[in-house]
Amino acid sequence: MTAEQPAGSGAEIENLMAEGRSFPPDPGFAARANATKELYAEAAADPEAFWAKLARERITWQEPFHTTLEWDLPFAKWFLGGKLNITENCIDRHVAAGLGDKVAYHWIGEPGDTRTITYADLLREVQKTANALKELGVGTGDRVAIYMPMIPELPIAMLACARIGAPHTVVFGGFSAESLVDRINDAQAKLVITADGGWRRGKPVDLKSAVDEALTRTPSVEHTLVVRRVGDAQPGTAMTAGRDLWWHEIVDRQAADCPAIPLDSEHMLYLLYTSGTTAKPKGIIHTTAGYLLGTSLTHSWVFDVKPDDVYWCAADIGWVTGHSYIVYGPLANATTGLLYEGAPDTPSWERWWQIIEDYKVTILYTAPTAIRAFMKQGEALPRKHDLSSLRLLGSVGEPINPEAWLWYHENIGGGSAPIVDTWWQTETGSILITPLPGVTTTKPGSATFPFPGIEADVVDANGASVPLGSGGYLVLKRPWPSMLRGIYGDPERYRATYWGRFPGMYFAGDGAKRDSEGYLWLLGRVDDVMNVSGHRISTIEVESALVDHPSVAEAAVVGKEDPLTGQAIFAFVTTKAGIETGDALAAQLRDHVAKVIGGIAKPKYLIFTPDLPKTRSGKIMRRLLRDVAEGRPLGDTTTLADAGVVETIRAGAGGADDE
Ligand code: 7RM
Repeated sequence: MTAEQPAGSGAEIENLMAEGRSFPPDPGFAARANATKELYAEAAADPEAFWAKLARERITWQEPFHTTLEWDLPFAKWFLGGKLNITENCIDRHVAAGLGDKVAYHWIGEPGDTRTITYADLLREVQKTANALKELGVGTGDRVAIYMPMIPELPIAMLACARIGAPHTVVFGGFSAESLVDRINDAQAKLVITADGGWRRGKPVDLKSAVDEALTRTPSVEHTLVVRRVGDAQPGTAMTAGRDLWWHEIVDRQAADCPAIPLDSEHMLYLLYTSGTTAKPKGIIHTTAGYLLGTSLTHSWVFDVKPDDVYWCAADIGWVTGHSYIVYGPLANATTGLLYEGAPDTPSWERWWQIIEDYKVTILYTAPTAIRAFMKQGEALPRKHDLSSLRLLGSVGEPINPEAWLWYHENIGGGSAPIVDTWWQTETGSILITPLPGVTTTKPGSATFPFPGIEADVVDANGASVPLGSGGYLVLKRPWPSMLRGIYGDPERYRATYWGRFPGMYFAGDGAKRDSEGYLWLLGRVDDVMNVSGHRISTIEVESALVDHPSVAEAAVVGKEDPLTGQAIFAFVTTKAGIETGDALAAQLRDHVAKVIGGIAKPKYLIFTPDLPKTRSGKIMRRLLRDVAEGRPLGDTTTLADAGVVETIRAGAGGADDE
């Protein structure tokens, strides 16, 4: 996977494409689908007019926009002059239309406790929370960091921020205190909203003590607002007087009325940090109107959501999938959604199937990693449950292998529910490459075609479009409403990262092939970003975490193919002189990475090597380390400074320590 050679070997993709099976839309489904095939031609004829029309139809404006797009490559502004509040679009207008008693979220705690939040409840709680934010000195434009488990207060906190125009930055609860420090400091957040903990695999997971640790190094933070979730199950939550405030003490006594203030279309809605090819995560900027249009429109057309659907996106809200397809898209469409706090294997691997049966879930959106984990448990478990309510399935986060696609189709979708394999990124804000159910004939393993209005291409190293049947780099050739507006505080990095590789085109960092019928097959990252269980982790972030340990001299990290998680992290470590290596140190280093970044970044394999393969200019040759990790014959070694070193590493790799 060097820059010259997209991931996934040619042979592999030929096999995938030779799969040959295709699934035309069911005519009954097609007859009542939200999307139609005419949309493609309409959008292509005049993309700006297409987006403008939909923005007028779908968004409730406090002031209409006068200009659809201002495109000063690579900086886009959409729907200029318009004013709106995204929470009015997600809540107030539904309540005003008589949907106050409709359920917004069925929430299920891992221990089995439940809550039902209607749109009227959501309106009240969001307004109270917004008033609490104001009382704590948070105003329009101030940034708020959110570090919470999957409880109703998480979307409520996000929406409360949005109501007063305070951009939120949600940090996934699995990230460490140090990751939290970096994000809070980059965003200069004034407030941190958190909880005492959350439930995961039957145990309370402490969040507040990580916040306390972080707050020793985050001078911008004035207060924390803390939800009591685990309570007495985890005694001893420390509250610093004057700084830390219990949510129930502050929010509950607020007035239930806080007007949705009019904000510019381009007002910053949120920052979400994502891994790039350096150790420093990028704060991806999303703004209001374009993001709202992108998420609500794709949510309606891709998932074919109808008023009586029970929709479950099983991602964590801490990732972009949760922002777009648990919070903003579904709420804008007045959808009834499901929110589950815990792990899929607690109390057993039947938990999801039980939930689907109990709540009669009609739409399920999850990641290939989860599907493969369920496959491993066997089809007997889903078979014990009535899953007949499911009418559509989605996949996101990584390429879905045809075997997993077919298993999902047969065992979860009852052989009839269409599957939408949706490609998109934190940066794209909403789904860009996907089938439209009822319209597109799907092929297992292909994300099929660009969404109407999106112009995608596959290009060679010179930026020239490749012919059908060939592979190359996935690019986007025109701005789209929900695109990122930049990297927080670093416009130059934004330009260089996304628009610098191919002039005039957005480079997604993914390799892709297009088959003879023009179907797109995503091949994974072509840069130094790994994809572990659908989560992006940069090789360099993990390397920096390792080198941060006092015993480590140097480290190189690569992604190794993994049947369950897509990729697994493989670390090659050189220790400082006189350090004794062995299982104990390997375990220590793994834990160190978990402490620095979070559990998801813990290397699965870790080996000690006397040296790393380098070019004469001192660049680590990750390509060779990938060959070692995969147990492949070595590629070209002629540029190595010391040709012997890989053989030594390879001899040692037999003992790679797999947890
Ligand atoms: C939504 C999300 C983005 C990266 C992206 C790809 C990979 C996502 C698919 C996929 C193949 C898919 N945002 N990716 N969806 N690869 N098929 N359907 O995952 O910012 O966290 O990751 O994920 O490599 O660049 S993300």
